[in-house]
Amino acid sequence: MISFLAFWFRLGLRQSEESFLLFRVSPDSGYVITARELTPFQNRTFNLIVEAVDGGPKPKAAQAVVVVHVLDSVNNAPIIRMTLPAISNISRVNERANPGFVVAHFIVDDSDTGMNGDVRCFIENTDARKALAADTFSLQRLRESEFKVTVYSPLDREKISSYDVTITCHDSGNPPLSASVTFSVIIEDDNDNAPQFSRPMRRVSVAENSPNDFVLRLEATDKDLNANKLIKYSLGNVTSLVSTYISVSPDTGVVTTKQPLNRELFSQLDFEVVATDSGYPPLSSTSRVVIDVLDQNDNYPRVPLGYTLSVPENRPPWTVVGQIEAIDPDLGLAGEVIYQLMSGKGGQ
Ligand SMILES: [Ca+2]
Ligand SMILES: [Ca+2]
Ligand SMILES: [Ca+2]
Ligand SMILES: [Ca+2]
Repeated sequence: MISFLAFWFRLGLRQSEESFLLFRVSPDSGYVITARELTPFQNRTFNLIVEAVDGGPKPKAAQAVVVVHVLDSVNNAPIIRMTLPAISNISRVNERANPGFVVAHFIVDDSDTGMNGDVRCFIENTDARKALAADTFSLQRLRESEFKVTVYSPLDREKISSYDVTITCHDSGNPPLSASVTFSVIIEDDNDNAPQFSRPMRRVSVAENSPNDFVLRLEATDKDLNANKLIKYSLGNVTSLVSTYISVSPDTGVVTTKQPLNRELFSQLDFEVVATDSGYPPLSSTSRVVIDVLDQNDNYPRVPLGYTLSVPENRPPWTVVGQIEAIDPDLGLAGEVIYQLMSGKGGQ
């Protein structure tokens, strides 16, 4: 009598290993069934050898080749893998970087084929800040799945010191699926600004004979950062006269007199104060300073000693006997001399 299960089905022994992993055959029904998720194998074709084996003492088998084609029916979203910046999602670039400098690099994986795997990437510009980034950086495809982001337009840290760049990649499925990643670009400082004085020239008056004292303070500002904005002040265009009388504090820009001025020696000091930043290379600018020395009545009129005048005894009144010349180096009325005859001893 022939039993109901006179034969059963199995995968032939001579199969690829993948076929054994991915497929099963129901012994009773002969249904070919999947043993695993087939998404990673989409668009692959497997030739399965299915056998029907009888139950005799020396089983005999008949074979059929079953061709299984795994369709790409499920669309998967692309996956973005950043390689630069790698961990922190912060890229740093100096503001002097030229267009073309690479600030980011990434790889896009999309396991699909055809339109489902056809990936396009772009820099988002959906709001004002993103648009700023999209105008400043550009995205280029290096290979099928490899992209880089480079500097497109000149950077200026003094105007914009950081950007947030959002990359979006989408496939061409229906509907398309996408992935996004955002990273920051921090703009590092370059010493591209010289210190600036508020005014190119300062003019002040100082009274002569004043003790060593504050004259004025010059202050320059620098738009850069850290050492690039750290200013030291010094004298420029210095004559020996200026260096004898004037000093400037390197840290504060305060100009002081080193000793009292004497208007009778010079009425003006004209020099420059230089502000130099501590960048590499350093940048500097100058401000001209003119000090007018104000006069004080600090000189007595002087009459040369030892005047001896003689006049013959028989001259009438108002005869000119001689001229006395006095000297006073002060200015204005302080230098004008009034002559007065002091009482003396008669007969001498
Ligand atoms: Ca896809
Ligand atoms: Ca700068
Ligand atoms: Ca600077
Ligand atoms: Ca004087």
